Amino acid sequence: MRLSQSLIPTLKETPADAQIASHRLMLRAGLVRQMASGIYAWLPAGLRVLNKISAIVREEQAAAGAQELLMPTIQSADLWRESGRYEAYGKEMLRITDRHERDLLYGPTNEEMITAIMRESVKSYRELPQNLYHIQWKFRDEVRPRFGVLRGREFLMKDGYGFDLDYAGALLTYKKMMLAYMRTFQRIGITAIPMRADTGQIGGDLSHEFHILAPTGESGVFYDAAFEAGDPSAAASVEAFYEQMTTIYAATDEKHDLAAWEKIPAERKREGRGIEVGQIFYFGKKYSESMNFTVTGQDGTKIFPEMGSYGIGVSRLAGAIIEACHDEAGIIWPDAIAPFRAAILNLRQGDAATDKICGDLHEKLGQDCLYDDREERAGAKFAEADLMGHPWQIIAGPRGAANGQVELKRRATGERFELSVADALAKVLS
Ligand code: 5CA
Repeated sequence: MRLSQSLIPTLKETPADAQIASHRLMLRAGLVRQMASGIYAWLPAGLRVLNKISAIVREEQAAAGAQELLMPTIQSADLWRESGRYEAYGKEMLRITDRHERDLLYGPTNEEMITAIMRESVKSYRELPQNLYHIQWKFRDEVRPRFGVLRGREFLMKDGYGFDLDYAGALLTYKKMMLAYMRTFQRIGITAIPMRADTGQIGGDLSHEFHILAPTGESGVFYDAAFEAGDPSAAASVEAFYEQMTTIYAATDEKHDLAAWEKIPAERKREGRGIEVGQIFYFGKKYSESMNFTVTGQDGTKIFPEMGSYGIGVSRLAGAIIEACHDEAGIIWPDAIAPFRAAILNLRQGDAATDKICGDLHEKLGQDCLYDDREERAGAKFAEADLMGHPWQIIAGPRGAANGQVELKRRATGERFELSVADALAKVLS
């Protein structure tokens, strides 16, 4: 993409109403714009981040055996009356009346809807287990939307729902999802720690939240340093992995267990703040019973399926990653989800050799690079590339171009390399 023809409206000034770094940087780097309190438009570069996060989520969900579908954002209130949550959900639910005076709502989550879909189509034990998810916008009328996309009112969530015949099956699904989540976060390029958590509005008695550590996080977290060495790709089995994840201590302040905490050696105790980027729940028959979803068992008896739900805050993740990965100059995107893998900075627009090198690089790198072809001072181009946080910057000017050389800068470390065009290209693509 050519920057001269892109809607990436960067800001030089720090927006006054943004209290934390990720919110300021998302506005300054031209990723999002607020359209109403807690409601954001995702501009082209921001949408690229959402799409890259979603693509990794999809691959790991598919690898764990989950199927993707797409449910609507608008739901009928009657579904929620069946489960009893229509009244219970309170003011966070955005309630809508259509022209026929029917009660609708903008979905804050989809347990009822997926249970209704399954109830209509799945009749026999032979059709279970199944695990379904979608990536869809949600609305929760938060009392205090804040920190930009971290606590929005409209936000993008991956929400998945598992249906099993018995407790053992549901627990295995829960474990598989925990592993899939840890793999997802690892591929995105961040460390997230699973912590025992309360179940709130969703219900049930087993739940873990996944937290990214950041000083501005909304939850206090306590964990054993053993988590810092975690590598889910090395897990021998789902069971062994779950055992390991749940025996090492980690809890949010709501679930903090002082007696267990005291047993951890002082040098391994870690205390800090976390941003919740995902949460998984096992809640058994709560929705299958209240909504009367049964399947016929092998012996002809009716079975209420055992359920769990599995959420990842896709739009929150974009902000949380920035909160964990930035410096004074701007964002430092992990390679896997950067809006652009590389930026090409043309320091002398109009110089034939420089233009040629930049044009060729742009063509070879394709859609995943941003070509700064504007008539701007070099200093401004450097500052904006650092602000936007591209993992690689390829810097081309007349002096190097005359010898077929460019400078390559790695944003995360500040390292710089003088390279031939071919070598620079190979390094960026490696
Ligand atoms: N149905 C379940 C899981 S499928 C559910 O709704 N879980 S949740 O309430 O924990 O939300 C899942 C994830 O969505 C959270 O972990 C969080 O990362 C994200 N999320 C929740 N509320 C907001 C919000 N107001 N703004 C941005 N992200 C949010």
